[in-house]
Amino acid sequence: MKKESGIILALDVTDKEKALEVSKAVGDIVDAVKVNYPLALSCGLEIVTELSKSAHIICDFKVADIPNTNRLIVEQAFKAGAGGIIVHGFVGHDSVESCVEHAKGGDVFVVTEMSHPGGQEFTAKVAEDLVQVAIDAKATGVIAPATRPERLKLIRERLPDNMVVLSPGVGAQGGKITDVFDAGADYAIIGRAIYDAEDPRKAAESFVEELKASK
Ligand code: NUP
Repeated sequence: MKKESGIILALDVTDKEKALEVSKAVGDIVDAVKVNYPLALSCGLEIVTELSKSAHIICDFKVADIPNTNRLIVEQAFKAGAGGIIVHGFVGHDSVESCVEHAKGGDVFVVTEMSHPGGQEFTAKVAEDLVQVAIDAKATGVIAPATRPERLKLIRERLPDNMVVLSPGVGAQGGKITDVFDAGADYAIIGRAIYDAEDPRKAAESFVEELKASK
């Protein structure tokens, strides 16, 4: 995955036309487009194939099953054109290892502490163990919360330099893009603050400007 703006678009819309429109509008600004269940369930996996013609796609399927089922899910996502996939770590080493093995060189990102308030109930308590699962399984990187920069920083510190941190929670969930990069994340995942904006391109550009101004 390239790194230019450091922004990944979370394309959580359910209308195909809107998805294509937003992706086109910000395609040259973002480094990747993240497809989650809302879009995949409404449009089918073909949307991954279609979007992948012009963008690097990460499937946020939070894969969380036994190793064999994980394998089947991962194979489908990559076959459709994904370049990366997001999986859960709480299912254990074998399940995450299955994802990495069957991604066949594609990126696998392991969810650690989740960004929403409920993420503190359970995931925060085991975040460091989840980081270790990602390291042991030789995943590409992890997902860590933009909403809690101090936790994001701690997670980053637990990771080797060659692993990347993707951070959701900027904008609608209250996180600040500058905090995310100050805390050591490699990419910020941004959804509603871009696709719900009146002018998604302008919104994406303003995040880029905010980052530039802070340097
Ligand atoms: O901990 C996480 N928090 C989170 O928001 C892990 C995620 N994968 N996400 C996803 O990031 C979430 O499902 C959504 O697709 C995106 C954030 O979107 P928004 O809050 O910027 O609209």
